[in-house]
Amino acid sequence: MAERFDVIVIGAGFGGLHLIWKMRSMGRSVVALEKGGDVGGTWYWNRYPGARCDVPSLEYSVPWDKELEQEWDWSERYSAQPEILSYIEEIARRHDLKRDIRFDTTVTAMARDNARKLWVVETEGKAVFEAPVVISAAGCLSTPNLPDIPGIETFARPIHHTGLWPHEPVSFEDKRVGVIGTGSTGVQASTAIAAEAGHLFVFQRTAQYSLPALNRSLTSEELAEAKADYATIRNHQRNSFGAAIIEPPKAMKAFDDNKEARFAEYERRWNIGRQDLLAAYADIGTDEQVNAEVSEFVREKIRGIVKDAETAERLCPSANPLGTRRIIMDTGYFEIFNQDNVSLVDIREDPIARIAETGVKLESGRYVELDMLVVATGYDAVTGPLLDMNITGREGVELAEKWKNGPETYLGLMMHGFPNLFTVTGPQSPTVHANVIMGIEQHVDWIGDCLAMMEREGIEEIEPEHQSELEWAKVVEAIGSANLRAKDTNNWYTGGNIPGKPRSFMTYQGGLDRYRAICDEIATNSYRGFQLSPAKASVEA
Ligand code: NA7
Repeated sequence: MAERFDVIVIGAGFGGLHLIWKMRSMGRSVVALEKGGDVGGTWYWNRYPGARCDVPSLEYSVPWDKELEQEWDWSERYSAQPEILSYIEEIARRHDLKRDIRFDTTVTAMARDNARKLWVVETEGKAVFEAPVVISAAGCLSTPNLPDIPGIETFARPIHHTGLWPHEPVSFEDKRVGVIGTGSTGVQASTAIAAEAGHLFVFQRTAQYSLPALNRSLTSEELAEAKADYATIRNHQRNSFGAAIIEPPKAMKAFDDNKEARFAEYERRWNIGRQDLLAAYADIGTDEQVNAEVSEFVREKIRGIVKDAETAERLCPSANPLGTRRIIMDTGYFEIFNQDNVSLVDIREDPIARIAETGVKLESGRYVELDMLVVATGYDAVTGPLLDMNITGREGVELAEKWKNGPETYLGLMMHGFPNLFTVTGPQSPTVHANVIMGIEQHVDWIGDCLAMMEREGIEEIEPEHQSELEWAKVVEAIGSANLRAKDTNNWYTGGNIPGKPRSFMTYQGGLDRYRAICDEIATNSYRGFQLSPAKASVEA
């Protein structure tokens, strides 16, 4: 016997919690289905040592609970995972959100029942849920990518993917630990593990750009200043490209500035401890020559930190321009390579041949014996969590089939053939290019307004025209192609990190501010590009 609700939400991270609160405030009955054992989403799963947000805490907080804004005291400029998880717990506690969440509940299939105009959601070995509306807040980075390295299943000692980290403490003391992967996660984990391990081996396939986060404790003055005027912070976030407080670029092309002034600007921004360097001049993201100069500036910084010249050179990124991949914010990463207990293993030069019971064998024949392996190989990002749910739309259309060449959506919010299925921070929306909590807010508000309109007008179903998806794809493509990111497709922004995944622009790169204006304009103009059923005119007649 299925349980029936007005709205089913998928996920109980920042997005799911905001949605429960919103749907309740609209008088809707709601249930959230969560794979994990508790609230937190990304911050529930990613408990690896060193896990930390790369957005400043004063900005990475919910804008919809004004009391919590005043009461919560962030301890650090960039909070660590345990503090963020406590914060999420506190949100759930204050609003009694857990009563509407089913934990340990993995969605295995979801299908539209055309006759009853309902989504029927099946869960692993458990209950079936039904609702006219489903809103997915399953996250963008929640399907771990387990690498297909020969022999990995034979490793007979502890092995942990960072996105599936154990809840019990993991000790590295006196152990030979290997970390595979040097994205944000591998960099954070390696930095923390290096402080404890007997010996750490960092297996690096591609050297990455990383900027210093300059993390530190927040002072009581800084907290008081933010709390005194949170409205200004939120206003700035809502009206900016990435919902981030960052210095605007100098108002000129980089090469119109003289060399001394340019390098002074790079240096000043390097020392801010945010992502400001990437925005020193607007053409860093579009002009190869300008980008090459800033990329070299970062490489020089690495050479200045790492004492062994050969190791430094191996750590210097050259495979892609600066900023085409998610920039890493580190807390002393390059410095660990000056420690005697840390070795860099360059698996671009000497690839992994196979993993054996007690270590990693390289193609040269070198064998690195390990007591523990940490797999920091990222995620099947953005589309993975949606495809994992085996979604079948109207008339038996499968999402996997519809997306076989890459995601097709309208505004990254809905798909043709999938009525009343909304995606929060979904593919072809700004997703990870903006502070995700603020991106969630924009989507939750838009979806809330849409559902209110439907109730008001007697509309039962909404879905985009296929033509609207084709036109939105052109917008996403045009903006994506104008950026140097288009030259670097071997990463999770385009699906290039997963063997066999179709490559496409999975994100809208035009900024949250511009995106918000587009979504609002379409809603104001009678939800242009959407089919409403029954048609609005006939309802009014
Ligand atoms: P990323 O950024 O996708 O990084 C994954 C890392 O794992 C990267 O260094 C990869 O090297 C490496 N990798 C992946 N597969 C393999 C195999 N098979 N062998 C060796 N090395 C491999 O994931 P993260 O978890 O670090 O970060 C994801 C986002 O989470 C991050 O951007 C923030 O937004 C938060 P490659 O570069 O592909 O050569």
